[in-house]
Amino acid sequence: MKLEQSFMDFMLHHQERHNRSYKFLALMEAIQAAAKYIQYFYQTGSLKNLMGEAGFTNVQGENVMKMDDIADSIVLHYLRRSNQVICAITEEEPDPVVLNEDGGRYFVYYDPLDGSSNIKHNLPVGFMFAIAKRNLDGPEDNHLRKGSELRAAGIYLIPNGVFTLALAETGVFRFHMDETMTYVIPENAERLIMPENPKGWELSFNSSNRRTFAPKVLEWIDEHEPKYAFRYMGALAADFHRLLSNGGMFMYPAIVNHPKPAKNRPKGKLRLLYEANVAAFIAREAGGMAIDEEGNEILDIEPEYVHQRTALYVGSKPLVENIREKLKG
Ligand code: AHM
Ligand code: MG
Repeated sequence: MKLEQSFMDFMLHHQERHNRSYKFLALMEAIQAAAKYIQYFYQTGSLKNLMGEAGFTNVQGENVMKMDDIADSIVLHYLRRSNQVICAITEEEPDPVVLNEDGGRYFVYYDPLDGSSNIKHNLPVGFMFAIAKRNLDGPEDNHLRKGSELRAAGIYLIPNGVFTLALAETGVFRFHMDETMTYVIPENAERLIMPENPKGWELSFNSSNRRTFAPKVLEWIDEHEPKYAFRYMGALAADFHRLLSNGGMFMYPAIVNHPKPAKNRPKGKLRLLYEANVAAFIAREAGGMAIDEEGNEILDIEPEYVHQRTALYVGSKPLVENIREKLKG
């Protein structure tokens, strides 16, 4: 009989090795409990009529799905119970949700169910999160942290049962759900590094938007597209998941040439705090990088407001650097 190392065991050893507090473990346990509940609701949702629209829109004007709403309530419940979180910023709530202002140690940014258009097909979605820590000395006054200050970020791919976790200055690790719904790390699994060999690289973007991109982005695509396989699932969590193992680049460029100008998105579609930063942080810990439309590193962007959007180019460093030259040229 072969038994693998559980996620909690992995984390306990990590915290001990680095002489770190158990508060982070309490937070990770809460996040993982939430992920398992979301997994359960997602797997059984079609049988309970839970995969449709909720009948209202969020602060960003998007139709909320019942599952978005359920997943958000689950995450908030476990974050609150953990007593470790000062406040949470979620895609589904207009303002930061204050949880434990006095005793909390962390800020959590999350998208409870990324890839909403996949829900009604039971296709992969992701619970994406990022964690920053309060100032331990002096008063805490800033919940809008830039990505370079994050301590961890992760993606639970649902219902696939794979969890990717990036820890600051440590690396990226993947855990798989076993028969007992325990996340385990396969024996001898090493930290995940994006492959350097361009042979297996992939490109991922919404190709039907291409005529709306800036001319230089389109030029870059025309030149480079033939070299790589094209993959797009329509959920950053899922598209980025495979890109991390295969290498290449995911992009959601600014929409600047839409035939209906009102539909332009000069800042792209994805949200900085709980989508772009999560992918960028994981990419950095796996040897990759991420930039915006101006070529700035995503992790260096100072957030100005909660649901701020950004264009995103994330993936293997040489490819992202290559498009950066084009964007800056
Ligand atoms: P969501 O958080 O409401 O699901 O929206 C974000 C999603 C990303 O997962 C995905 O990369 C993108 O939107 C897909 O957008 P599009 O349908 O324009 O290709
Ligand atoms: Mg999302």
